[in-house]
Amino acid sequence: GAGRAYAAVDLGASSGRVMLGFIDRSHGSPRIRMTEVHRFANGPRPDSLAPGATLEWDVDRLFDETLTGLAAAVDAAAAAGCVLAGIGVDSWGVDYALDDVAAEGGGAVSIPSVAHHRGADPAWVAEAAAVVRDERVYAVTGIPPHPINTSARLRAAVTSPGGTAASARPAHTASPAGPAAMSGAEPDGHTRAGTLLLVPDLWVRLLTGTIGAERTIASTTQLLDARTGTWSRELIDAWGLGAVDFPEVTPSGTPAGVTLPWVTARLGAARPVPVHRVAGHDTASALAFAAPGDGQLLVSSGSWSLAGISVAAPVLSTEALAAGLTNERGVGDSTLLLRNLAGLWLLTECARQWSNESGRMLDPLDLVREASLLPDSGVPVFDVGDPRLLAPGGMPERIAALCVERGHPAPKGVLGTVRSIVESLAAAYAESVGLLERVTGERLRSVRIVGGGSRNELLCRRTAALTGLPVVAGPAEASAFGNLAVQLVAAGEFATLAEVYASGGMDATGPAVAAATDGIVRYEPGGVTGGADSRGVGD
Ligand code: LRH
Repeated sequence: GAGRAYAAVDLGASSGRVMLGFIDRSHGSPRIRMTEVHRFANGPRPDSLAPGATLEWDVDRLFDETLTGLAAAVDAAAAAGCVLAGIGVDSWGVDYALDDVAAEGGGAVSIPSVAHHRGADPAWVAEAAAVVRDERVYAVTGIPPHPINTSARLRAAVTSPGGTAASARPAHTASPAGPAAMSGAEPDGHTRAGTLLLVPDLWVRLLTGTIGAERTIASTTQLLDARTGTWSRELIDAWGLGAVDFPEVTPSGTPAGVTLPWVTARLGAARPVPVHRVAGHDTASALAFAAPGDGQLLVSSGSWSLAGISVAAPVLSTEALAAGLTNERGVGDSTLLLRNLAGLWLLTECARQWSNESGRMLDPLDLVREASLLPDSGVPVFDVGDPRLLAPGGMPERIAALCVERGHPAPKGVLGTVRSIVESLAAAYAESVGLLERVTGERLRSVRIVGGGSRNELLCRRTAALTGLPVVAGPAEASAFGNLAVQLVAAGEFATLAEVYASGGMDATGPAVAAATDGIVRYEPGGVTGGADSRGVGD
C-alpha cells in the first residue's frame, strides 16, 4: 500500500509553518525526511496593536494558513506516493481562548485569543500573589510569578466585569440573549466562562471538534500541579476560576480523533486524517530529545529564549523560585527547568521599526552578519529577562535605556544595537550555566542550541566563548521535528523517541532534509574568531 507521511503544524510567535515528515525505509535502517510545505508570518493582529487595545492573535487567519499548509501536505504526500496519516500541532505557550463548547457548529468559529506581550495588569499580578503567596504557588506549580502567565490574565478576564473580559471571550457569547450564552447558564444564574483551550488544543478542537488539554502546554498556565500533572483545584478555587471549564489533562501522544468532514474536504484528503495531541508546547517539542542528567544546557532559541535543563522531577525549592526558574513539563515524565528570556523577538521588533523608518525591508539575519564584523569587546549588554522588553514598539529605545540603566553606554546605531542584542543573549545563556549548576548541583559540559537562533553564527560563537563550553547548534526546526517524533511513536512507526532521534532526524544531512533540518554545527570555545576552521559537523 501507499507509504505514510505525517504533518507537523508548528506555530511560533513570529511565524508558523507546516512540515511534512516521511519515513524512508528503502535502505536498511529507517531515515526520517522532513520538508517544509508552507510557511506564514505571525504577530498580533495589526488593529490590536493600537495603544490601549487588547493584543489578540488573528486566529481566523492563522487557522486558514494552517489548512492551506495541510492541503499542501496532502498534495506533497501524494506526489511521493504517500497518504497523510497524521497531524500534530504545537505552539508558543501561555495564550488561550475561552471556548463556548456548547455552541459548536462543526465549522471554524471566530475565537479571539489574547496575546501575551503586554502581560497582565501589574495590579492583577499583585492581587493574585495577595490571595496565594508566591512560595505556595511555586510549591504547587513550579512556575514563578510572571506577567504573561495564563493564571493572572485568565483571572483578569473572567472575574473583572469590564476589563479584558469581553475580548478574552468567544465573540459568539458576547450577546447576552443568545442561545449559546444561555446554554452555559448555571442554576444560580451565573454564566460559565467557557472552556480553557491553550492554542494547540484550540487548533485540535477546530480540526477535530474534540476537547482536551495536553500536559506540556497546560503546564505553561501556572495552574497545573507540577507533581501530579493535573489541574490544581487548590489554585483554581483560591483564584476564583470556578466558572472556567478545565478539560481533562492527557500526556503528549494521546490520539484526539480525526479531521471534521469540512476540514477533510478542504484538505483534499481521501479520508479523515488522524490527529494526535503532540507535545503542544513548542519548547517541549523542541527539547524532546533531551534526557535528565545528560549534562547539556538546553537552549530553545526562537522569538523567546528558553535556557535550562531536563530533570526527572520538578525542582520546587526556594532557590529555584528566587532564580526565576520555571518547571514546565517535557515529553514523557520529564520536567524542563528553564529560564524564560527574551529571544530573537528583540531583533525582529527592532528590524520591524527600522524597516518602517527607512522604508526598506531589513532582514534580521543580514543585520547580524554585518554586526558580527564589529569587535567582540566593549559591547554594551542588558538583561534580556527584563519584562519591559515584552511589549511591541520602541524596542531600540528601550534597549538603549536598559543598557544605560546598567551603567553601559547606549549602543551606537543599528548595527551597534544588533550587536548588543546578540551579546546580551549569549551572556544570558552563559549566566544560565552557572545558575542551573548552583540550583541543581548538576555539572554541565556542553550547550545545545536549537531553533532559529541555532542559525545565528554570531550568537553561537559568542555563547561558546562566554560559557567556555562547546556549543552544538541545530536543527533550526527542532519544534516541528519533536512534533513529528511524538506522532511517529504514538502511531507505532517507532518504539521510542530515542529511536526516532537516532533515525537521522537531528543530524541528517543530504538533499532531502537540507531544506528543513539544517546540519548540526559545533562551535568550540577556543574558536572565538569564528570561521569555517573553528567548527566541524557532528555531535
Ligand atoms: C516559546 C514559548 C515559551 C513561552 C512563550 C510564551 O515559543 O512557548 O516557552 O511559553 O512562548
